Amino acid sequence: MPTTLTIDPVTRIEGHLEIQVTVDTVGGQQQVTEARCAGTMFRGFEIVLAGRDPRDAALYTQRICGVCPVSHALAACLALEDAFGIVAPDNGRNLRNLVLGANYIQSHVLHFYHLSLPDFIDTTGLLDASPWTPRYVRPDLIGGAAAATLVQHYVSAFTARRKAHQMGAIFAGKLPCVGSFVAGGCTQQVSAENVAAFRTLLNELRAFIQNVYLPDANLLATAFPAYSQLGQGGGNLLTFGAFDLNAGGTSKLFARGRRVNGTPAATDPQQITEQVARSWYTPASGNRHPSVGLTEPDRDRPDGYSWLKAPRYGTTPYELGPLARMTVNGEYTRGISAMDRILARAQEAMKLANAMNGWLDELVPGAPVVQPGSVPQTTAGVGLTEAPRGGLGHWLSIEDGVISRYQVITPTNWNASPRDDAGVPGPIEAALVGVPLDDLSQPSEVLRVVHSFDPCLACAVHAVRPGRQVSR
Ligand code: NFE
Repeated sequence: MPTTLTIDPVTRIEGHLEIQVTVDTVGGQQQVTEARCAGTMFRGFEIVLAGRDPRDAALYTQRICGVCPVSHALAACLALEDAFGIVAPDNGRNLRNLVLGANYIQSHVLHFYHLSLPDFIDTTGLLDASPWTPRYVRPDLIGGAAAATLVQHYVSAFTARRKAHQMGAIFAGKLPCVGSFVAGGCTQQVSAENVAAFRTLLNELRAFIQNVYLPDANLLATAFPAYSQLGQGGGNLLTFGAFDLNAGGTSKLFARGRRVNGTPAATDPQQITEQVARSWYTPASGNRHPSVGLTEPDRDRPDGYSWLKAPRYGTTPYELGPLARMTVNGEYTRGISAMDRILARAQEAMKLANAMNGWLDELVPGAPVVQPGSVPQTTAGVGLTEAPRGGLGHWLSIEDGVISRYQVITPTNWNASPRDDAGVPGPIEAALVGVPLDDLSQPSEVLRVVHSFDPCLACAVHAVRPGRQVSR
């Protein structure tokens, strides 16, 4: 007899996510046969932005999420630069890359140590107070001295994250939300002193990634070989590309691209649509390219089960994130699975931290940091970049000098999307099917797979109905 198991809310993620799995016995093994992934809050930033001065877009959209505000600021600036016909000078471009890189390191360390690792270690006797209890204690957990060492690293990872924020704030003015990103560049001036201060922190973080994070990620992969097979999902990967290496971004640290069942494919952002057959939006909000996107909530939509729309490339769901970036760029070839997401994220942190050291060398004290621009009366623009969790797009239209339309698609919109118009599940939903469940009262297997995507529902959805479980 199939059983339905609901995890609501899923903890150790950002934002509010409900996972519902149907569990049945297949070939003598109890496993997930179907999954539903529901964003239980409404975001609505598109509605907030309408009618506002376009130059404020970076300030507003950063408030979508405290974990990846830098990416939202950058996507907004890129959209405005596209609309205004300006390009950041080299200093401005490198400063933005360095702040974004600092945010990636902070976010990747957060994901590994504070969100994902507790799924794999037995903290009994080590962390016995809230928020580490109550907890699942499964027979396959890492215990003993190895667990004690990992808990020490869990604690030192807080220091690493503080240093990453501190480092980014040198050029950002402050963090989590950036004060210095504007259309046309970055308002922070370059000096020998601030470059040296950034480099000192970066070197400490490079050592942490090299000596602590990477070995711990490899340890996890060795201890849990099954997770290199579990959570594979649909097999399609997409990245918009990020970290521009020249003016205008024709060269990037991570190039734009796709993998369709392992085969490289060209990428045309015009192929993106958002579908809403199972989302709480009006039918008119569906099947639109985001440049003409519409966000009309409809909580009573029959068959709806999520506040997330279902973004699709063509008609196909795609996984976004560090694994997609690293695989599409030929930097990661081990495979697609829950563990591969964890390993690719750690390897990406190392690659990026090393690249950042080179970008510091390119900064020129006194050289321009911003190209000024002005707001046209009527225009449109798109900003495509990568947040730590994957490709991020901002599309905007300007009429009478103010924002007439704004559409944001975050990586978690893709990864945690519900079924689309054709009934095809989103990437997390697909990755859960076939996952074995030994103990229904402690569904660690489901959490390990969901956490491997590092979902951020704060990025995807945003408001509650007080007193109501909106997801049912
Ligand atoms: Ni709220 Fe975000 C990232 C974006 S995820 S963390 O990374 O955009 O959807």
